[in-house]
Amino acid sequence: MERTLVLIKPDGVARGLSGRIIHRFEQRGFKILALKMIQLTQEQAALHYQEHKDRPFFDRLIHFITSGPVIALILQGENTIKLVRAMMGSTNPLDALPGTIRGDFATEMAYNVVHGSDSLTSAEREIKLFFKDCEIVNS
Ligand code: IDP
Ligand code: MG
Repeated sequence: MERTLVLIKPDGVARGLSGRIIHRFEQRGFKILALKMIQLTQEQAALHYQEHKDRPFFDRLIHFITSGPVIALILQGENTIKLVRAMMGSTNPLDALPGTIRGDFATEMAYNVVHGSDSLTSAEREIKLFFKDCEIVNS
């Protein structure tokens, strides 16, 4: 079993898409181990996106991800990391297929509605950043 961190980004929350997005993950069969709404600080956001710190879009990304509340979830299941990424669709909504979250709900790279961890290592790192052990139900 794998665990992954999903964020419904500020655009997804503000547009009222949270329920529909969570519904898709439940429907697929993942178990929700933790869930909360939070507004990230600049520091938390910079840690979360540390791999992108030298990229030209970094400042705008941090500004956006801290601009309103996000919903953070830990999902667990078989091959969860890959399956969640597939359900999210490509990073650039122009390439995201219809039927994926980004393909159905997004048009711009900077406002692409969801985040999902991209590897086991990032999943464990990101889960620690967002949740204390006591906030995660026993799997
Ligand atoms: P991912 O969210 O699909 O894992 P990453 O490459 O990790 O994509 O990038 C993190 C986030 O940064 C993306 O979801 C997107 O919102 C934003 N981003 C990535 N590349 C660009 C870009 O070239 N321009 C603007 N925003 C970008
Ligand atoms: Mg990423």
